[in-house]
Amino acid sequence: MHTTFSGDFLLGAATAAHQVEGNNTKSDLWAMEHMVHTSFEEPSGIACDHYHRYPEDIKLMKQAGLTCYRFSIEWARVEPEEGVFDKKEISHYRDVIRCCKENGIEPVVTLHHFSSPKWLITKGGWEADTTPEDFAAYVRVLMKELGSELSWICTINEANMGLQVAEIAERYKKQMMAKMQRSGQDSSVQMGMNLEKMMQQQKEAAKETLEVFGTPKCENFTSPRTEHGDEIVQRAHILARKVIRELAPQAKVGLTLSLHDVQALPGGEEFAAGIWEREFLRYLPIMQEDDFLGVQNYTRSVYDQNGLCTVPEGTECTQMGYEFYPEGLGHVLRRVAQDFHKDLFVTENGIATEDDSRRIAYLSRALSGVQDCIRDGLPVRGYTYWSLLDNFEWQKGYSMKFGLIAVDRKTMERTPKESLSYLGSYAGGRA
Ligand code: GCO
Repeated sequence: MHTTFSGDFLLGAATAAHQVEGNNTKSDLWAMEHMVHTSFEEPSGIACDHYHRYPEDIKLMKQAGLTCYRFSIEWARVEPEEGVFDKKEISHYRDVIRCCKENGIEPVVTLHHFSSPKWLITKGGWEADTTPEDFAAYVRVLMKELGSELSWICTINEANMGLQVAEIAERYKKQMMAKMQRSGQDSSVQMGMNLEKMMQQQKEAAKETLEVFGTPKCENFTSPRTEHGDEIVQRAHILARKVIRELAPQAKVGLTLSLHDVQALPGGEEFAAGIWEREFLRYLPIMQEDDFLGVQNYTRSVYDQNGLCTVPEGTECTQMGYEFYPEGLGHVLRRVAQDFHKDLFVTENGIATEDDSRRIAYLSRALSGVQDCIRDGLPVRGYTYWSLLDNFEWQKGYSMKFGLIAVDRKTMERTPKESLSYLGSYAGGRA
């Protein structure tokens, strides 16, 4: 049997508004999901109807023994038109916060989790110099209304995601080129034929984007980010933190980062160091005045002299194609603690799998790593598993099963998995 965490350690699960609530119709992602040139497998639709069923979901967490719930407030609901704030939606989130507290569950609130109001994209989205102030204005309204109820606030989920996407896009382009050259095709002719088709599709997509968003490029939060765009994201965090300090001084503030357990094989050290700089080190300056860092880890990434290594044949992988590697979490906590000397909070860690026994095995090893870190003096204050519910995994739709609770896509009926009570058994003070 495993040891439990101390009573003041926050143990729970995480969701994001767009992935679970349903009918986020004023958001950029809703518009993107319904375009002819969409990259989404399916639209989010009603999602898990968490917007209406959150009382039932929070009760299931309580019954399992969880003590915190990380969820996001949807900007597109709160400010559907620029400068127009919907009091009904703010009141909805006040009800969710209160429901958590009535069930002895600490709310950990994220103010931006990938989705944005559609109007923000029309203004240039996460490459526009106006976005940090627009974000701060939204945060100001939220803090005036809800700030006094909160103790833990994540400003922006995975502030480094845009640069990671840009990295992946670059790597994919190189792989495509190398593949064409390796196959001996005359890439210029082959590229010419494909390029024409690709260019045609890109032109049509840009035309549709112009019609839908009023701008030819949809710079949503998970688009490939430029260096300038990354500065905009960082500035948005700084302005939001300033507002929170002013209006909710009791709350602990931080951002969350998507952090791989970056490992180097001989010859891969330079690649690995570059990745770590872009994923983590570059954000240290803006985090100095934060209270905590939200660490989000799922697996490891290994680099050799040629760059990112593919996962060896026969290695156990998750539905997402990640290596099954729960030890990555403990490694990342130790690594960030070398440079970031404030509280740490595991705001996402989990596995997409149909086999709940593998989720339990993953949890066992990941939580053991967290307990070892705490035993060695690292200030880890909480852990929220991704995710509470099987939900909308962005462009992959509903095919990925991250949840501790299954959701019937037709009836919305919840079925807790064994892993939910297994996670709850780690809560402080339980045998
Ligand atoms: C992310 C997001 C979550 C994902 C989760 C599983 O890290 O991409 O925070 O919204 O659904 O990580 O991929």
